[in-house]
Amino acid sequence: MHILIAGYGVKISEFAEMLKPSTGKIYVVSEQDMSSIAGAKNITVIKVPPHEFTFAKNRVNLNPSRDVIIVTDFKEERLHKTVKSLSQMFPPERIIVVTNTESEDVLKKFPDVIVGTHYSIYRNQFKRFFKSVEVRSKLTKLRDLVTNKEKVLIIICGNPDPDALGSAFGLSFLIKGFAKKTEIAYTGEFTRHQNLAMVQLLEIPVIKYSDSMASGDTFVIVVDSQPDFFDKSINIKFNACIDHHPKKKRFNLDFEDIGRRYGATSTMITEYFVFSNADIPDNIGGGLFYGIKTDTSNLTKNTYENDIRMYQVLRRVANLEHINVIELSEMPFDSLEVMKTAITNLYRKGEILFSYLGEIQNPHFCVYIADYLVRVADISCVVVCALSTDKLTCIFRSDGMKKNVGMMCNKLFSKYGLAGGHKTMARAEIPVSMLHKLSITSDEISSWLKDMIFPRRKS
Ligand SMILES: [Mn+2]
Repeated sequence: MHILIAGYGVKISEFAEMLKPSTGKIYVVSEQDMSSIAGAKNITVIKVPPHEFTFAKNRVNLNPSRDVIIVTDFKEERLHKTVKSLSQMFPPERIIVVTNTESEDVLKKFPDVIVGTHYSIYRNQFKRFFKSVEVRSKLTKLRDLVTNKEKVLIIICGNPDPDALGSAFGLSFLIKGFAKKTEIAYTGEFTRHQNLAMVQLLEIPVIKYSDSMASGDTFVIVVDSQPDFFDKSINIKFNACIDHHPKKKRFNLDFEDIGRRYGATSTMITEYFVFSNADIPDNIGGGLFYGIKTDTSNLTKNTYENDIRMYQVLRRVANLEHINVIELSEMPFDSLEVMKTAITNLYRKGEILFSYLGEIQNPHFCVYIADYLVRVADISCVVVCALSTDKLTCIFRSDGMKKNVGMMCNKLFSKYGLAGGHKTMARAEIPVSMLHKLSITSDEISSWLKDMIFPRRKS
């Protein structure tokens, strides 16, 4: 691409210098003294008033479908004259005008040219600088705080999800060498099998939380949650919090980074890496990538510019085959046995599918099976139930078109136990003690459920 720069002002030689290495030939059209760039390789200076320039007379050959013209001037009237003359010889959509004032006049007169101001160019650049300064100083502050601490505990509230795991893993790497020891712990349970696969494949050192872990000189950082999200039974003194959820309470912490306009905490941690020029190892990058991917549903929900930018960075870093394996690890192997029962016990009426699995150890298997069955054509609603030691679990799924399963679940089961959810997903948990109270034996559960889910029409 060749570039012709025309006009007046100090910016002309700066533009020529700046664009020189990245492009083809550069023509500079100006009456000014251009001795500072004259003779430079690839730069041709043409000393004429810009509005008098013509391609033929000045023996310049630009390709109207490939090359570009930049016009810059600090005097409005003269600028207009130059743009007018050039846009009669060259496609205006390939002309960039850079002025020193917000010049709406140029745009009004020449709607097809691209107009930028020095101000806006600097502003965008400074925005990036400011962000970089802000993120770097946060990381420095956090590193200072953990320096020489006996232990840093990065804690995940409740059931670990990919964003929490990814950001905890990333953060542990960033403070490595500052704190003497770092641990990552979670207070809930692993429910989704993909999250277990993530931990195994990326080798994330995460352990179940116990009270003794946060004692003494331990510096506690909560990621992807806030101190008030924790169960009252967990009594921890928090020192720091990094999270992307809206902040509802004031905390008195040593360090707080509660970001707005972030779809994932993993995005915030990735920015710590990027703006401090730290290399991202591929397994750390994989964790952060999968964290953003799941929290934003592949950048389709609750997604901001920040997430998209960091996603692009991570896509180049992460091992995408690992991510693929994690995403495919939806069900544990022993769920297949339960699947067999589910298929055998399937009952269909209209667009509703129901299956009772009998007594199983892990009620979460209902979720795998319901998620699978809802993908069957001509089915709009799925209910999968199973009995475990202390409760009867019912999982509802719908395609979101006809049935609101949250309402359905609530209507059917709220009088017996916990029941609720939303349009496409819902869950009920009925304590075994309630079944005793209703005098329902384990043999009768299936027909009791069926009668409720498919009520017979009264004649
Ligand atoms: Mn999150």
